[in-house]
This record gives sequence, C-alpha cells and structure tokens, in this order.
Amino acid sequence: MTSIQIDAAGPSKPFKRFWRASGFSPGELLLTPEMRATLAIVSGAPGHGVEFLRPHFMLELVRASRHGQRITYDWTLLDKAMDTMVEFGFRPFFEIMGNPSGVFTCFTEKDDILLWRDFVTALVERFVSRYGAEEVKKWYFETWNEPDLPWWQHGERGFLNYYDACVAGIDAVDPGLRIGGPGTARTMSDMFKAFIAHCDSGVSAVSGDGPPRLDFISIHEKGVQQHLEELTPDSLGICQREMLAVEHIRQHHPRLAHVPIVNNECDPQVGWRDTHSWNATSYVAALMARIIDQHQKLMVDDAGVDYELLANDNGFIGTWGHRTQLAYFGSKVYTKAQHEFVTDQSALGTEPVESRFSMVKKPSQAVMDMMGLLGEERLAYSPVGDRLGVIPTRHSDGRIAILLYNSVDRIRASGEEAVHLDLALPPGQYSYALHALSGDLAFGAWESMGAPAEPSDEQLARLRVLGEPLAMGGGRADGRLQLDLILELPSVHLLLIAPKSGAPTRPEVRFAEECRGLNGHRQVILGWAPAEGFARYSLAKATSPAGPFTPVSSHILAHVAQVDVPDDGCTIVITAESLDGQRSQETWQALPISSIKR
Ligand code: 8U8
Repeated sequence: MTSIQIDAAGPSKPFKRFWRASGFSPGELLLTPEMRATLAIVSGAPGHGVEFLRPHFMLELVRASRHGQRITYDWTLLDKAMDTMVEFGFRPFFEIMGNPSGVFTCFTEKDDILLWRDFVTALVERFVSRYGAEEVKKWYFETWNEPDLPWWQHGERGFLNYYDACVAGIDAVDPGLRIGGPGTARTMSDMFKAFIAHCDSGVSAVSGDGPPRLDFISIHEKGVQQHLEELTPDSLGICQREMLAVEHIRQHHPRLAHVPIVNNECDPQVGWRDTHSWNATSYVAALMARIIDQHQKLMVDDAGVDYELLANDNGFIGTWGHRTQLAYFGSKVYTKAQHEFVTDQSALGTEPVESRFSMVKKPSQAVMDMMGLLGEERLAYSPVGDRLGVIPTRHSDGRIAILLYNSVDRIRASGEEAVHLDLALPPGQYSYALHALSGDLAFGAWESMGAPAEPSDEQLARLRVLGEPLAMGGGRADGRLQLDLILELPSVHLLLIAPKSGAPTRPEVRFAEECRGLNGHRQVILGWAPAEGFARYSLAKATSPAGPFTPVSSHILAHVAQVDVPDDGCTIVITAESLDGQRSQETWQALPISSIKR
C-alpha cells in the first residue's frame, strides 16, 4: 500500500503545460478528408490539450516557377492546408521545410540564399495577412526537419546559410516572431554542435552581422531505436540524452544557456510506420504520462531548464499498432512520409474521390484528453517510489486535477498497486470524479470481436465508446478527501475535484465534420464549445426532435464526438454535466444529407 498525501490548500509552483503538441508527415495529408477527421477529433482535447501541430514538408505545397532570379509562387494548396489546421483551433509549429516545385537548388550559393530569404518573407507576410500578426506571434517557426539525416541535402554550411536566410526572411516581416532549430535527430550530432556554435558566435551569411537570433533550441530524442521487435523504450534515457545537449550549451555556449529547450519528437520509439500492438493499449498512455513527468522533475525542477515544448510525433494516420492517436479503418495505405517523399503537385488539389473510413480514439489521444485538464499550478506531494507517478495540479479558480500513473519501462509488466490518497482541501464543498485508462481498452474489444478488418457500424460505435477514459465514479468531499484506489500496471487515472459552482456553460456546436463511414454510412464528427469548469459530456440522438432519444456516449472528457447519422437527418442532444450533477444542454439538428451537399 502506498500512501500519498497532497496538500491542495497549500503552496504551489507554476506548471507549464509543455506537452500539448503533435506532429506528422507529410503536410499534404491536410488536404485529405482523413486528416480533417483526425484533426477534428484531436481538437476536442480539453484545455487546448493539443495546441501545436508540426507537419513536415509543408512547402512542397507551394507551386513555384523560376525564370533566373525571378520566382513566382502559387499558394493555393498551402493556404488550404494551413486553413485546415487553423480552422480546428490548432497553431502551427511551422517547419520551413520543402522545396517549392524543386526550384531551389543550392544553399551554398548566395543567389539562392537571398531568394530563399525573400521567399520566407513572402510566406510569413502571407500568414500575417491571413491569420493576423497577434496570432502568428503565438506560432513557432523552425528550420528543416532533422538536417543531420539524409533528407537535408545541402551539408552543414548549407544548413547554416539556410537558417540565416530563414531568420532574415522572418525579421523582414516581424522580428517578434519565434524562430529556432535545429530539430536534429541524432544525439549531439556535428550538425547540432555546428548550429549552436553558429547561433552563439557565427556571422550571418545574409546580413554579414553577428550570429542569427535563436528563440528556442529543438532536438529529437526518442525512447528506443527503430526495430520490428518489441524493444522496450528507455524513458529515463530521453531526459538523460537531452541533458547532454543542455550541458553542452551551458559549458560551451553560456550566452545561449537560457534559450528554451524543445523536444518536438519525443516518441517512445523511432518508426511511426512499424506496428507494435502496445501502441493500442494503456501501456503507451502510462508511458507518455511518465515521460512528461520525468521531464518536469529532472529537467525543470532539478536542472532548472526552461522547458518549452515536448511533442509526440503521433499525428500520422495509421492502424492500432502504429504510433498514432487514432486507429484508422479504411482502404487507403499510408506510407509516404520521409526521405523518399516528394509531393506530386499535379496529383493535388483535384476533387477528392469520396473516401470511406472510420476512426477510433487510441490511448495516446485519450491520455492527451486527460492531461489537458491539468491546471497551471503544481502542488507538493509525498514521495511515491519509482513506478507510481503523481501530477497534482490546481487551476487558478480552485479546481484540482490530479493525474496518477503506474508505469515501468517493461512492455509486458503487469500487476497493481494499492494506493491510499489523502488530500487536504481548502474549506468548502467539493465534488469529485475519477476517470481511468487501463488494460487493452478498445483494442481489446476489437480483438474479442474477432479482429474484423471492417467492423460493422455497431461495432465501431462500441469501440468509440471504449476509446474514451472510463468513468470510475465520484462523490462529494468537505475539507478532506481520502480515497483507496487500485492502480493497475500499466494505467493512468485522473481525479477531478471542483468546488461548488453554477451550471456548466451551454455546449454550443462549433463544427460538424461530415464523413462517409467505413460501411458507406454517414458519420458526423461534432465539436462543441467546452464548458468553463470541469464537465463531462453525454450525447443522445433521436430520429425526431420529440424523441425517444438513444444514448450515444456518456461521461466523455473531450468536447468532440463521432456520431452515426442517417442520411435523412436526426436530432442530437449534447448534455454538459458538472461534477455535482448540474446540467446544460444543446440540441443540434443533423440536416438531411440532400440539403447540405455542395
Ligand atoms: C535516430 C535516427 C536514425 C535514423 O536512421 O533515422 C531516423 C529517422 C532517426 C530518428 C528519426 C527519424 O525520423 C523522424 O522520426 C520518425 C519516426 O518514425 O520516428 C518520424 O516520426 C519523423 O517524422 C521523423 O522526423
């Protein structure tokens, strides 16, 4: 039995919710209905649980034609891809990556360097005019992904010139926009060291002045090498290797010692395309929570690192075993992404053939939903040993959210831990609710169904319910809350505690993303405005506004849900329920499909 004491009435430390990001490749996926559906679902993580998206090769979407030193650009496809991210409330972590129609040839030639600078200026001016200067200031700009791997083809000097051109191009629009790099793949690679040295004391190849500015330093460290076998990720190793970079900077480039650090590909394992069935179970959710917590403890608390952002590169489209947030059921095979990748621009922008597909939320997204509810203050707690982790947080309005995980660096480990949680609360009346991810969840249910390649609509509806964190009950508390819990290995639990408040705000519908489900039937992904306090949502539908209503799902933390809808329409009721049972409702009418076809 482990006893955990948390003083939720006591002092707290600021908690930078630095993990709210994801990535994928290639950017052209954003032009497909499958990626729109993915973003619609991911956008429902509460508390802006996934705020930043980092797609590769976005600039492959720009069409260019070059006549000597004159280049003209057609931005149509890039605009559409950017709009898709922004429409669903995401902010780009914009990699300046890709070669518009292949017109840039050499970044060791001054001409191309200056043309690239001008291109970056035109690009960023376009973003500012389309999305507003204040919004673009909240984005990040980054260099080419992993320039220490073969997808960068212009050598070390070429990369430094490239960075200088990017910085000069951005500065010409607004020196207040954030830019950094190098996003290197290999621990302490020569490219990493050369880049840092250049930003410390080099000379800009564009301006001839001192070193280019550097607003953040990004590197990639993952848990274990790419392999088809089930290699066990070494979670601690990620922080240890990141610390080598931090120590190097502190020792050799003290001028840059306070630049924020980013690991924007912090995945359990290299190889998004490889299939490991643990990607579909709560093992991965617990591991993600553990890796994030290790960063907080070892890098932020112990080493004083200004840790800016951590991202799992799991926004790809794939199946249960892939490193993705959703399981995709459909006939397309997604293989394009990395070094073999060049966009065939002639194939883009044509009317999409109607795609039939369905998506089921996996634990890597469910845990992002849970973590999105954590507050911006971190509370103190009593030590808990090695496998258990606690992230106790408080919101500025007094709500408390505590994440508990049980995770070890061993894929096949199982067991359980009895925990006695003893929480001191500020005076007042509280309600609480507990949610959990443990076991094999939707994947386990799919296996029990006989692992159908094409589940029926009913089966998919069941899997979607099981994709959400399970509601484990709740109750009331007054001054002190004591709970006895069994935390399975692996598992993640989220305890939400809220003081008395009014009814939740109305879950007003924000978007309804139409798609053709796997079986050819209509599906709508419905997103609504999140309630201000903690709320859980339920959906019910009926063929006529008068009912009778059938429940679709209940107690979901996210503010998005997928619903099967008949072609001739139906009525959907979304209920937001506070932890103490107060409700507010929104009715949404799915129109007959004939009236919404463009
Ligand atoms: C360390 C390393 C060696 C290598 O040969 O190839 C790599 C490729 C390595 C690290 C990362 C890498 O590609 C990145 O990681 C991918 C992955 O599948 O894990 C993708 O997630 C990324 O898009 C890519 O940048």
